[in-house]
Amino acid sequence: MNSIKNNDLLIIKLGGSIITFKDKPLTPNYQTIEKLSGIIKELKKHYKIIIVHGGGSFGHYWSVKYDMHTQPSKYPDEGVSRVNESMIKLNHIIIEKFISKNLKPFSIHPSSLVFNNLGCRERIVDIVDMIKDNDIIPITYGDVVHTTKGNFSILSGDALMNILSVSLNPLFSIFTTNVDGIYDSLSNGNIMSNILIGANNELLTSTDTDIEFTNMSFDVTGGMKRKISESINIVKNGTPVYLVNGFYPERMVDIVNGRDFVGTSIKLQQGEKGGN
Ligand code: IP8
Repeated sequence: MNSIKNNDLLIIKLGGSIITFKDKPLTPNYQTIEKLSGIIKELKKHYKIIIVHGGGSFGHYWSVKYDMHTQPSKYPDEGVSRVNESMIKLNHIIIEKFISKNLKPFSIHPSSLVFNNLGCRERIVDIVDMIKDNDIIPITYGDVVHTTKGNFSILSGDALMNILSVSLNPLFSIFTTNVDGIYDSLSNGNIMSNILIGANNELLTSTDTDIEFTNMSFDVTGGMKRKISESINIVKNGTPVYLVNGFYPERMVDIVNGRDFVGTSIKLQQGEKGGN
């Protein structure tokens, strides 16, 4: 959609597992939100920033209760309202914190950016116009969205990361989660610091071990597995992806400064489109 690299743009996902306590329904993690906003203020001195946040123990709590998924379907009206209201509440908490830090947030509901899992071109490109000459930080989030004919689905913040990153070509897309990165195996637990993607979407990793996925039952949108598949598509379209522990958001500063960092980078093998 947009082949120009936006070298001064970062798209950052605030994972639901760090901005809320995932095992405590409807409970925000104010301490982490505070810490994250401090680091985002640092990054904002040098970059334009777009934020996407997840649902954590807000949206996922109600989605599980009403058995709602990413598959479009007729879900209970009450479930649609509950998920929607809880995400507005969580978004409001983030917006308030950002305002208190003078980060000038601007909340964008995901259904104005995505329809039927496809990005709305004009609305997405408009974000660039919105931030070009001012200081605003657009913030969107995973939510329940209407698809067609009375059907709704849960739209993951990870899918939004993919749609926005492919369209807007930021310098980096960064996913913050509650773990240090992608582990090569659950048993010995080594972080894979660099994952390379080959021409045929194959993972050319630095170890022989298969990547193991953790699937949390609380996560209706697919947990780490989904993050990796959305990341691979972002990387194939030219944007390097980083996965870092959001409880240590200063690691994002290491990344943009090209320093050694704790986390996982996913990049194209040199020579492929968008390799970096
Ligand atoms: O936490 C899903 O967003 P995610 C949000 O990014 C809801 O997967 C409403 C469950």
